[in-house]
Amino acid sequence: MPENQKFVLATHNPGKLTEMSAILGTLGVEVVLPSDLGITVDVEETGETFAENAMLKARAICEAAKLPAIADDSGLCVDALNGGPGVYSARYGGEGLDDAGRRMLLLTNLRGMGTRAAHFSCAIACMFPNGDTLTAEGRCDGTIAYAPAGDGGFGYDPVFFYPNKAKTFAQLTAEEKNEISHRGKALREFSEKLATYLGK
Ligand code: ITT
Repeated sequence: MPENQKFVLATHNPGKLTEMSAILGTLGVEVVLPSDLGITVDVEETGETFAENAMLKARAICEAAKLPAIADDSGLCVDALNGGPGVYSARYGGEGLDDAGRRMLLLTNLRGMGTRAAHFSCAIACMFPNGDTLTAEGRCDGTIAYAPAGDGGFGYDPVFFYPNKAKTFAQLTAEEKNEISHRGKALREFSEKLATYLGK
């Protein structure tokens, strides 16, 4: 990775920020936060797909910072809810709920459902000041637990059960989660594309 190539992480979600910084750090991508640059941009997520919303965020922060910006749009897609809450994961149940409230709402809405299959999806978008873009996606399959377990991670992690490890995401260490998560997969694919792009 060339030196001095800094990327702004276009997210206000502290959980994502921690994971993205850790993963990108191990991949040799140097990042700064919008707050380090005195930037606060609230982007309306009007897209219908994770990829569209990720690009909206990357574009807005890239334009504000005049630096390449990396954004993540992600969410939990539950089969019994026809793929929901999906792109609405952060807003599931409306403004009044916090992460714990959204998890409980999900468990309530899944009561008596025949399937608890679900997956996390993550779209990464990167925009450069010259208008060039890079994108990547990752997915992780699992099920929705019957009750929250674990205190690691963030968001829906305590109710996302990963059968191969027989644990929820919140019961994994940060490294274990990053190795298998939707975000880890998307960021590793992104870093490969970035290396090719920068090597051009
Ligand atoms: P930014 O737009 O500022 O990045 P956000 O929280 O609004 O932050 P999203 O619109 O992409 O981000 O919403 C994603 C939601 O999906 C997030 O708030 C979590 O509730 C959930 N989510 C995504 N990845 C997750 C993960 O790894 N573990 C648990 N929940 C996750």
